[in-house]
Amino acid sequence: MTAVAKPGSTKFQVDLRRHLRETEEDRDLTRLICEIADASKYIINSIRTGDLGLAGTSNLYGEDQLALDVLSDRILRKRLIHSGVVANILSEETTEIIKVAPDGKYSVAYDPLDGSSLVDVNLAVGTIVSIYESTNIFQPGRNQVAAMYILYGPRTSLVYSTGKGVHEFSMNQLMEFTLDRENVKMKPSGSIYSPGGQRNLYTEGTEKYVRFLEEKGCKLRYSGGFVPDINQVLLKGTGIFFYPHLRNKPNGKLRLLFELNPMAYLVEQAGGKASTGRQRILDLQPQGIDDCAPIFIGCREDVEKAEEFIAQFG
Ligand code: AFP
Repeated sequence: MTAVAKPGSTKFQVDLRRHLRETEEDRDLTRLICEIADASKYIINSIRTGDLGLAGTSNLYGEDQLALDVLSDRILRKRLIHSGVVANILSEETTEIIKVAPDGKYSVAYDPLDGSSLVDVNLAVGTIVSIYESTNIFQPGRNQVAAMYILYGPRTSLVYSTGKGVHEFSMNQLMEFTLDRENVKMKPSGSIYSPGGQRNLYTEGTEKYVRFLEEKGCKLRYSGGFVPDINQVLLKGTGIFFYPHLRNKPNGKLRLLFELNPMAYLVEQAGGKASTGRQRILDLQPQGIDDCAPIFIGCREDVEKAEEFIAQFG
């Protein structure tokens, strides 16, 4: 059962650093997660006051980079290097692994500002981070030691797990993250669905699955931002997000290392499930930086139903 903050209750005046110390024995991991949390203060400022235009460069996927993408990437990278515990860094905004220190303890893959193209219409965006205790970042997502995201919405919230449950924090007026929800748990089945990609490019299996959800009375909730869309499914504990295999894109659009692995880790920690439609996301062996995969992620029974339709109809 998700424990929710009660206003004024002392238990929930717990800030991120204290929560980590009380639940996470590894001081280096606590330090790394707090550095990432600190970076968000500067990213928030760049979102609110920064240049919304193009940076004049493009990323590994050939997509135009926004000035905000480049600035957020620089902010986060600087804090990771400053943490003193990082070996390698991989950012969705750069084309190769950044080697920080050969004896560094952790390797970090991140999307510094996912959904950045939504900032100019004032929709919520987020930072997504995946952490391995290794110099090798090309491991299946099941080997992550932590994952987290920061959501820049009406509230700035932070969700993390180090393998001992999923916990949500909100940034207060002092820009500290204080505990809101501890041990977030998802229901077995939900009532919302968040369908990515062009519907006319859905395969028969996905199309039939959507019709099944609609007949079940599920409501469509989709913002186009991966972080807020996942956050809604995860924290309401109900429903499914999917960006499926499309007829012209068999591997879908979303990136395995920067988007799918960290979110799959968090959702599984909350009792949910994350699949390509055919296999567990966290079991995928990354082949390259730009790996993409289809994803069905959310309530366990909803994901299993999607897998049934994909198995039967493709
Ligand atoms: P950007 O980071 O380029 O804005 O893309 C956002 C995103 O990768 C992810 O946040 C969304 O879930 C997905 O794209 C939305 O894709 P569609 O616009 O094709 O639905």
